[in-house]
Amino acid sequence: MPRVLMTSALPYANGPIHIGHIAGAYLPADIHARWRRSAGHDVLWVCGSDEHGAAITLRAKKDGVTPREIVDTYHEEMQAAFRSLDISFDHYSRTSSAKHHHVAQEFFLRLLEKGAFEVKTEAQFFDPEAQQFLADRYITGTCPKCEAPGAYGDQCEKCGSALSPTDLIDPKSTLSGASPVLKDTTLWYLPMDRHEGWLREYIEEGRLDGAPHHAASAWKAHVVGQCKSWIDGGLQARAMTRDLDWGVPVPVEGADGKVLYVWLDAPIGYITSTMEWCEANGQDWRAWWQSAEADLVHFIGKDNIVFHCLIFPILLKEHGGYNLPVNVPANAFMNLEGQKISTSRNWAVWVKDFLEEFPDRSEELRYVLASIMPEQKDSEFTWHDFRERVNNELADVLGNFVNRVLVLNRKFHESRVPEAGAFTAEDEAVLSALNAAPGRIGDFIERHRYRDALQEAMGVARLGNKYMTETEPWKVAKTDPARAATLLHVCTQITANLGILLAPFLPRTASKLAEAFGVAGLRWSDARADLVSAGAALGDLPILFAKVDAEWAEMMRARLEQPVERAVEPLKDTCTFDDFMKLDLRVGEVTACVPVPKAKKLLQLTIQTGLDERTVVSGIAEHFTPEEVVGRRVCVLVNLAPRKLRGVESQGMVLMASTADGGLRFVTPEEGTAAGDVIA
Ligand code: B3M
Ligand code: ZN
Repeated sequence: MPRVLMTSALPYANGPIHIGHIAGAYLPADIHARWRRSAGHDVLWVCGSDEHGAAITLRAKKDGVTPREIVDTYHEEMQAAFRSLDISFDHYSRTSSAKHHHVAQEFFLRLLEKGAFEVKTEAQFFDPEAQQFLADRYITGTCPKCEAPGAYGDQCEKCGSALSPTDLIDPKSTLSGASPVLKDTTLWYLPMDRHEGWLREYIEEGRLDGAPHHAASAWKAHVVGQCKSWIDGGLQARAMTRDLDWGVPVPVEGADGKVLYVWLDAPIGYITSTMEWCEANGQDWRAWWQSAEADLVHFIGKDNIVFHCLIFPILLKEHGGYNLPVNVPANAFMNLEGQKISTSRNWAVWVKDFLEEFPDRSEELRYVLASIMPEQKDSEFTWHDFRERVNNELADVLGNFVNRVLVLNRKFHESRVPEAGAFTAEDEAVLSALNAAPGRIGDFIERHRYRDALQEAMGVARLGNKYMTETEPWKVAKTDPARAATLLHVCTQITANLGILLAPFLPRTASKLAEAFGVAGLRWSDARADLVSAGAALGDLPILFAKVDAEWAEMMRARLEQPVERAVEPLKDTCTFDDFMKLDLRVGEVTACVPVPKAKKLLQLTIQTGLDERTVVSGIAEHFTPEEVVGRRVCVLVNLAPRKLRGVESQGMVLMASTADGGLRFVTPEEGTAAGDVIA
């Protein structure tokens, strides 16, 4: 019997769960786990909160609370979100527990013993005001590649380039705003280049050293592609420790103030979570992690591929004794109404909030997210599409069919499964499709093709609905009651099977069906065309899915546009009256505007200031086209010391307002002002 250990990415306990998280790493795994449980496979699905790393400490700083308060809050909140959507982990753990610290430290020590690390002392950025070393995410500056401000020490989110803190132009500490200085520190590095050879084989083959091949488990092309391009780009040593006071302490003498890199400790969290479940259930955790019988599968989003496909396998192999993942079916991203989901801009559908407000919509949400799951590439959630799928598929096909079956059985057969006579070729075709369905759905699920699996399962309802519409048993009943009974018998078999076949996707709906059709507690292998017997009593069900109206969908969409409550920028140091009077601000008029060659962000403006016509270079090219700028009246600082930007001398600065949505707007002088007017 297959034995499968499933993991879903441990979400950072620094914010609530949104639909993008669900579609990425949790709903596919939930469908997978529910199907395997129903099929009687030996499956264990673990997860937990990722409570370390700069994601947590930065959030704590921002909110003015301790990291402990942040993780305690979101550890609870995230679990509530998962519960509300019936995400059925076998165990949900957390990485700040004493147990996990111990497990991670033991793992680290074993790696140390095996010589997996290189210890290096080198210069790292240090914040002289906060008196601490700065992890990558604590340093921001201008991106050397695209010139965007606010790039992080490890990555520019604007252009996606991977960076080192020392690459940043004008780096600043996010803790204090101070310019960091370089200072020596000792770090434990994982020399990934040592592992290139076997990693390449592992990624290309999806297995290592001729391990048994899982034909059902081919790796997704985009996952293999991303891994190969990392390997082809040359693997580099990565620091596995950080100078921070929040995390798993490095268990080595003299390593005070150092913790394990969050991407070292977090995947070990999968092991801790398994251990906890096994302790509570009288099992040996090794049977899941170290037995050749068990398959390890990681469910993640595409931004976590390198950690699960390269780094964690290196750690597991260096440690020795552990299985490597047999598949990492990473999903791409889900966008929302044409934009990337963004926590900071509040451009998201928060699962817990949504289901608190609309507790009856969990099945609809699961259904839509599974229908548009970003399995191979990014996909798009819109409320208009949500409405269409609920109305046209859940209500009109599934709900309508089930309802008609129950109503007709009540009317003609006192709510009992009708007796079947001889089947026609048409009936046989439907019944044989029904017999084939469990295998086909399960096969898609096993191959991580959840959209196809759902289509196949809904196809059963669609088939039933069509069969009933075409054969019209309510009409046939008037002339040939025996034939009508046969038709209804076939329809009843279909609905009863849906009580099993929809369970991985729509657990609440399926269990209502299973109750009403007397198939509760049955398994995947029980599903077949003669599932229920003639004469068996049928229950009653309310309408399964109410239609969504257009106003509701529009309201949900419009809500996204509502302004975000944002953190107020901290007040700058006091400036004296004399300081302020030094600024020479004037109304100007833009007479010409052109892009600056090879500078994505810059526009070159010609401005009539009343004094002269001068050139000002402004970083607004991503927000305005030159045509939108020409002819505007603007506020200009005219006595700013000139400086060269991309070879063009800029003689002043145009005042702009930064808006909550991350945009820029001109500060425009009122009607009636003219170029040359002094501003003070
Ligand atoms: N917490 C990153 C994320 O939520 C990280 C996953 C850890 S999985 C071991 O994207
Ligand atoms: Zn950049």
